[in-house]
Amino acid sequence: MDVNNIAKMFDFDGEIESINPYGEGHINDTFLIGIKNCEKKYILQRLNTKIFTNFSGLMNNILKVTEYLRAIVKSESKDPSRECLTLIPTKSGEPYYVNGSDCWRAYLFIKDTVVYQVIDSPAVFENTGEAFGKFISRLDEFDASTLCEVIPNFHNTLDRYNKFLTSLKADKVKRACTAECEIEFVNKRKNIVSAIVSALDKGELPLRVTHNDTKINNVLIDKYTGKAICIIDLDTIMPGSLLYDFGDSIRSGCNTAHEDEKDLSKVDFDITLYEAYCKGFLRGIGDKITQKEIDMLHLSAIIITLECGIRFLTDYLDGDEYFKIAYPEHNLIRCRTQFKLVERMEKMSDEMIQIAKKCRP
Ligand code: ADP
Ligand code: GN1
Ligand code: MG
Repeated sequence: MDVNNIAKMFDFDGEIESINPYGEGHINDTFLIGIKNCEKKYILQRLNTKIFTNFSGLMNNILKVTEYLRAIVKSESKDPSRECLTLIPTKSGEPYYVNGSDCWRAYLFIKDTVVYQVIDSPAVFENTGEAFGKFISRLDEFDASTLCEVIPNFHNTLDRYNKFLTSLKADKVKRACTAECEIEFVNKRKNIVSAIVSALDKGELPLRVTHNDTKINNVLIDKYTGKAICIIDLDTIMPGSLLYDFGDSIRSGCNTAHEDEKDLSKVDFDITLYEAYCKGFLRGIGDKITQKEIDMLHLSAIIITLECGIRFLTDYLDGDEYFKIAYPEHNLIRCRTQFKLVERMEKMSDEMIQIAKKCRP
């Protein structure tokens, strides 16, 4: 069934006028649905069911979490249709539509918002940090045992490293010889890949309900006020560490260039943005954060950036099976930007430690 017929399955308010590909996500296929004579728009998404094999578990997580957050937003007398994702059911009342091996879902489009691929304003990034901190704090009482683990070991950096070694050994598309520096870069850092996982295992870090994909284009910013109003892309909500969420926002937001910038001289770690995010995040999470988590904030940024680079490199070695690509070296280019950021953060880690201490409200 094509996207036009799929769209007709959903209970949209009015007649569909247009359907266009939308956004810059690496995983799902997203479409913007326009409605005749109406300002309302919708987002229609085909989930990547090769990656999200348990899509019913995933959708159940999203239903539970959005319902929970909606009640909190309402209790604060705020508008849940702007500050929460609203799933649009199918005409037969189901939360998603299954067509063969495909799973489709729809959301209300939250208008007058922008997403950033590169952040240029510390104020906007501070707001983003506050929103992500608040997100974790709001979910503090949520019963994590009711959520399924959508992708096991998603942020287990040690497991990501071991998978990289397996792909390197297999070298199935014979690309290892084109990535020798990057391979060496990873191997030199194998001593840090278990830091978060082992602290979690030892009980030194709390297991929380976390977002797990907090890159900057997964938060909608109000185009008039610059406030981060709604956190989206809830596919990977599951039990995890706050450090995964903090680290991934820093990885994506403190990069002075795009994730796939080819000219590495444009890629740098913006420490002013780091400070802004720290301030916002620590304000948003309030007293829910532990001292051990604060002590590891800088390291989480390094580890999650390294992890993301390892994932891009592994996918490059595997022949691009996971992330969407636009050209054959795309994953290698993405890996290089991540490793440049890791190097820059390593050089600035003392400053990063001081900033986290200073920003604690
Ligand atoms: P992916 O998993 O592929 O990254 P996302 O759920 O992040 O998919 O959606 C892709 C893009 O679509 C987002 O970066 C954002 O620009 C836009 N988007 C998604 N949901 C909404 C929404 N409810 N309102 C407005 N824009 C949205
Ligand atoms: C993917 O879905 P998207 O584009 O927001 C990926 C993240 C990576 C990110 C790198 C489910 O995020 O884990 O950090 O690309 N999402 C999944 O840009 O793997
Ligand atoms: Mg996304």
